[in-house]
Amino acid sequence: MHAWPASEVPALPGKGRDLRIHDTATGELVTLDPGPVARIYVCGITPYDATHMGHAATYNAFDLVQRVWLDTKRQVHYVQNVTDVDDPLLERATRDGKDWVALAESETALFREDMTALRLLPPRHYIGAVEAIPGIVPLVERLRDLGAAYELEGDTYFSVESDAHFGEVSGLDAAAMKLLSAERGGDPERPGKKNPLDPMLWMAAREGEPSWDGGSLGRGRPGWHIECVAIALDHLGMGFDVQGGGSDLAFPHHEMGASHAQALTGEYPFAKAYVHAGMVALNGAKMSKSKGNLVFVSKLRRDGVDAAAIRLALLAHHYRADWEWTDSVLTEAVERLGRWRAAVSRPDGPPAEALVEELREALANDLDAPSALAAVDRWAARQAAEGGTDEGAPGVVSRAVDALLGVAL
Ligand code: 5CA
Ligand code: ZN
Repeated sequence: MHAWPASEVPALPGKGRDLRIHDTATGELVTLDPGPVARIYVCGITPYDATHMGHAATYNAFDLVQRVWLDTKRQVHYVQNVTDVDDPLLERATRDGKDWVALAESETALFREDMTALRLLPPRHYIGAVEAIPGIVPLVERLRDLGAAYELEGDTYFSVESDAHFGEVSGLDAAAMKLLSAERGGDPERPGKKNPLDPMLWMAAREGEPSWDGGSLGRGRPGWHIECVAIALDHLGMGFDVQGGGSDLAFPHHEMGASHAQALTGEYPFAKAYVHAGMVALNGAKMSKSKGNLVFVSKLRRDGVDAAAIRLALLAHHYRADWEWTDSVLTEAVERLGRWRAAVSRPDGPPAEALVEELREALANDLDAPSALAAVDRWAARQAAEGGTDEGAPGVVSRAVDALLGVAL
């Protein structure tokens, strides 16, 4: 699939800092040490509804990861998927009497527009589940040949016991895993499974549902976790730097993905760090397509809200926090954008070098965007109160805000 156009990332004077970030698997802040090409996989959308603030907040977090890396003069190899065939997508298409392919295509197109407007950097490889199927089938066959997968009434399941490291990503106990598995696409109650947690790798063709040639697995469609594993292994390989998503993906999705890949390759780990963003809520409940309590990026844009203000609204919250979207979050962001734009519209101002370092420091410290915003606020307030004589300082500030925060002033 094609991704979306990249906004330019200005180069800044001096050098960026290495990123320290919270890793779910160890529960600690780790200083990442990527090579000259940092590798990151961020789980993409299931395209059955438009991009909401929760999605945007999560993608914003991983955009910051990349901006910190780019500022250290590294290249970034970023991969993202689109879950363009899965139960919720098929169910929504059936509910609305739409063709599931057309639904996935139109929602993916809208997602691209939202990402472009928000200046979120595009992945180098943007891969749909459907286009990944020819690569998924041999992986499932290999897992079966290794004894890590088994057949149940035509479906193929992964055996979680086949990976000695199973459980290390989320650190949850069996009871918690079982609950989350039932909530998040698993089928722990299905009789005949070796372990209730075992997830599906390949689902045999069902009446009235799309299916593909699965070689020795028979016709069917892929399970959710193996989709991301196949795409990540194909484009990044084992031991990539960051596996990213919202906190609702830590279990089962990222846990199972890590185990699939580790069982397949005999190598460890799948990713060096598992990074998870908090959940954005609306009216007291997690914003979710299934619940329908949503604020859409595209709706705000249509109402004339500047995408830069939407981005500032996201940046005002630490990526790991769970937070609530309210009208005042947006109002404050619009006001902040106005103050910043006024401050950089003059040819000179207070010195900017220290601010650039403050921005670098804040983001390198577990992506502390709220502290970064506070630093720009202080500079803008000084500019408004007393101005300054540093020629070109406002230009330096607007380039730094663009490069590190993705906000065009
Ligand atoms: N296609 C799969 C991943 S392979 C999927 O989870 N799709 S999704 O459309 O449901 O979610 C896309 C991303 O947005 C995931 O990282 C998910 O964790 C994140 N996300 C979903 N809802 C919220 C929310 N309310 N707040 C923050 N992030 C969210
Ligand atoms: Zn995924």
